[in-house]
Amino acid sequence: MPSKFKLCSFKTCPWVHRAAIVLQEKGVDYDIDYIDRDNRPDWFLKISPHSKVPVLILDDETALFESNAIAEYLDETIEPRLHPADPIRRAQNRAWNDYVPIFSDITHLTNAADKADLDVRRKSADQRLAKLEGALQLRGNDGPFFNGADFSLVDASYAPALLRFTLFDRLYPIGLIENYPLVRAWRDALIARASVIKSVVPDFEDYWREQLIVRGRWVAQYLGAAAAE
Ligand SMILES: N[C@@H](CCC(=O)N[C@@H](CS)C(=O)NCC(=O)O)C(=O)O
Repeated sequence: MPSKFKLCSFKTCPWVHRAAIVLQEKGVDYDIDYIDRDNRPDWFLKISPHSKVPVLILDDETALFESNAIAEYLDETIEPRLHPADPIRRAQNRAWNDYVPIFSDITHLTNAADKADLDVRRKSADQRLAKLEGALQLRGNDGPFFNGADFSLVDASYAPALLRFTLFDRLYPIGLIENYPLVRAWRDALIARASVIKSVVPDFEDYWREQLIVRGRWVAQYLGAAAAE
C-alpha cells in the first residue's frame, strides 16, 4: 500500500467528493490539493488526460484518474472491503457506480438559465429519481444503505449528488426527493454519515452557495431570500 495519498480537487466537485468519501471510509490519511479550476497548473494538466478532477497521486509518482476507478482501486487494496462479496450483487453495485444519472441532473439544475429552463431540468431529474426509487425497491433490504447495514461504494457514489440536491432544495425548494420515500431515507442516512460530512470543506453549504454567485447562476438570486428565512 502506498504511504502517501494526494487528492487533486476542486472544492465543490461531486466526483472528488466520491473519492474522498472512500478514502475516509478506509481511514486513509490523505492530503488534498485544491487547484484553481480557472487556471489549472501545468503539472496537473500533464497527469489528468481530460483535465478533470479528481486525480489521486500515490507516493508522489503514480496518478490515477476517474473517480470510479479510484474508488475501485482503494477498495481492492485497503480494508474494509466496501463492495459486497457476492459476485452478482457486486456486478449490480458496479452497474450503479458506472451509471450515476443524478450526478448530471443536480449540475443541470444548478446551471439552469431561468425558471422555464429549471422546469425542464426538474422534469428530467424527476424521471431519473423515479428510476432510482425503483432500484431501491428491488435492492432486497430495508437500508439504511444501498446494500443494507453496510456502507458500500454505491453509497459513496450517490451521497455527493444527494447532498447537493438537498442544498439546492434548501435554497430553492423543488420538492423532488420528498416524492420518493426510499431515496429520501437513503439520502438522510448518507448525509448524516461522518465520511460524507468530513470529505468536503468545513462550512460546505456556505461555500457551495458562494460559488453560485461567483459562477453567476440564475438560482443565486434566491440566496438573499433563503438567508432572510
Ligand atoms: N467522470 C469523471 C468526471 C469528473 C468531472 O467531471 N470533474 C469536473 C469537476 S466536478 C471537472 O474536473 N471538470 C472540469 C472540466 O470539465 O473541464 C470522474 O468520475 O472522475
